[in-house]
Amino acid sequence: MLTEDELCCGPHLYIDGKWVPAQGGGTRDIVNPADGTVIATVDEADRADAVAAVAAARTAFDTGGWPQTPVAERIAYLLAIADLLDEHRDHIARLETLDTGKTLRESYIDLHDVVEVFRYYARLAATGSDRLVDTGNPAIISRVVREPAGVCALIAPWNYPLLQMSWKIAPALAAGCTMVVKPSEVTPLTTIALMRLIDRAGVPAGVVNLIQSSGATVGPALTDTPDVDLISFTGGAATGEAIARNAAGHITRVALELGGKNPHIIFPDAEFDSAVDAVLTGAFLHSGQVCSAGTRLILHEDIADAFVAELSWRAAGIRIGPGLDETSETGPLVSEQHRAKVEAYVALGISEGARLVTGGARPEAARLQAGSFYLPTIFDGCHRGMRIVQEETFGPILTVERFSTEAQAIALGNDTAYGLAAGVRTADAARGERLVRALRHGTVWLNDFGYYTPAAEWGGFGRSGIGRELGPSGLAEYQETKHIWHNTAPAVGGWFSDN
Ligand code: TXE
Repeated sequence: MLTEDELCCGPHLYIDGKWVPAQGGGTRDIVNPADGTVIATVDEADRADAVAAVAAARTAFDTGGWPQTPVAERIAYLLAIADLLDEHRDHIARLETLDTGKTLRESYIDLHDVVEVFRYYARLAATGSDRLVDTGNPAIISRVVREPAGVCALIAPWNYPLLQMSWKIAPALAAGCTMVVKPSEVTPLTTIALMRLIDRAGVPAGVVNLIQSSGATVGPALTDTPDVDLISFTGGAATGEAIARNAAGHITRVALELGGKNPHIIFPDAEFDSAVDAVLTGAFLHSGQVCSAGTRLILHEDIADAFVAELSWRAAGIRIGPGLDETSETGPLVSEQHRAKVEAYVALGISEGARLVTGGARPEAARLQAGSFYLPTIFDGCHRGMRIVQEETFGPILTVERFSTEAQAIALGNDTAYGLAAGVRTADAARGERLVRALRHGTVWLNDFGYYTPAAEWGGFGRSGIGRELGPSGLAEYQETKHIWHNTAPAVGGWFSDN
C-alpha cells in the first residue's frame, strides 16, 4: 500500500506513462481552507505540458491499441482501480478533507461512491449494446455498434474533486477512450492520488494523462484543438460557455454540468420534522457547495412561519469546524476567494430587501478565524425578481419564497434559467406525481433530497448543461455510434445503364 505522502508526492504531472515536472518549472501551493496553511506544493503545468498530454492521448488512441483492447481487459483495469481505491480509502479521504475542507465523514462517503462508480461501469461494460436491424432484405446484415469517442479532455471542479472526476474517468475507460485529466487547481491532491493508483493498476502509457494547472493557462490547449474529440466539463456556467465556444470552432463534442439553483417545494401536508431536516441538509451540507444544493425553499403560506422558525433554529445550531474534527458537521468554504463571493451575495440579498433570519456573518469562535468559514444563512421574504433567488451562490445561503396554489408552486419551481435538480414534499401521492412530471429539472426528488445512484442519469435541463453523466447515458457520452451495412450477396444494382 502507498503512504499518504507517496500518493501525492511529486512530480505531479503524468504524461505518456511518466511522472514529470512542469516544463516551465512552475509550482502552486495548495492551501487547507480550514486554517490557511500550505499542505502541498504541486507542479503547475503550462500550455506546452497540456499539448504534450493531448499528443500522448492522441497517439495512445490512434496507434497504441487501447480502443481495440478486449472489453474483458478494460473491465479488469476498472476493477483493479476500484480495489486500489478501496485499499487506500483512509489516506485519500484524509487528503480530500485537507484539500476541500469537507468533513471526513463526507470524504468517506465520496470515496465509497467513487469505488462504486468504477465497479458500476465495469459491470455495464460487460453488457453489449450492439443492435441488429431488420432491413427486410435477408442478404443485408445491418448492425449498429458503439465505438470509443476518441481523445477526451476531462475537466473537474473543486467541490467534489475525486467524485466528479471518477464520473468521467470510469466511463471513458470503459468505452475505450484515452484522456487528459485536469482537476481544479484549487483541489488537485486526490486526483493525483488516483493517477498513482491508475499507474499502479498497469493501465497502458498514454491512456490516462494528468495535468494540473489553472483553466486559463491550459484550458485552450484542451478545448480549442482538433486533437480532442470530446470535452467533459463540470464547473461554473461562465466557464462552460467559454468551453462550448472553443469547442464549436472544431465541432468537438461537449458534455457540460454547470450547476443549478435548485427549488425545494414543501406542501402543508408534508411531515414537518423530516421536511425541515431534508431542507437543512439539502441547503447546508458541504456549506452549500453542491451543484444540486436545495438553496431555493418554496413554502406553502400556511406553514411558512412555523417552518422558517424551526429551520432557523436548526441552522443556527449546525456545528461548524475543521473537517478533520469529528464533532464538525460542516467545514469551511473552499477558499478565501470563494468566501468573498459568498459574502458579496449576502450583501446583495440585504440590498435587494430580503430579510436576514439567521447567519449572514463569519463565525466568531477564535479557533475558526484562520479558516474560510461562514455561517449557515437564511433569507426570508424573497421573490423571483431578486438576483439572490436566481443566481447560484454556491455557499450556505438559503432563500425562502411562499406560494398558495399548486400552479404557483410549479411556476416558481420552473422559474430558473437552470434545471439541475428539484425537491417536492407532500403526503398526497397524486399531487406528488403531478409535480415530479411538471418540474423541468434533470433530477426530481419526491419526499427526499440529495440522493443519487451511479445507475441513474445525472445532469440538467436549461443552463445546467448538456448531456448526462452516470447510468447507461454516462457511458454513451464516451461512445460514437456506427452503422455497419454488410451486403452478403453483392450484385449489379442497375441504377445507371451500362452502355
Ligand atoms: O469554477 P470554474 P470556479 C460554480 C459555482 C462557483 C462558480 C465558479 O457557482 O461559484 O462555478 O467556480 C477549469 N478552460 N461551480 O471559478 O472556473 C478550472 O481550472 C478550461 C459549479 O471555481 O468553472 C476547474 O478545473 N477549463 C460547479 C474547472 O474548470 C477551465 C462546481 C471548474 O472551474 C477554464 C464548481 C477554461 N477557460 C463551481 N477556466 C458544479 N457544476 O458543480 C476554468 N477551468
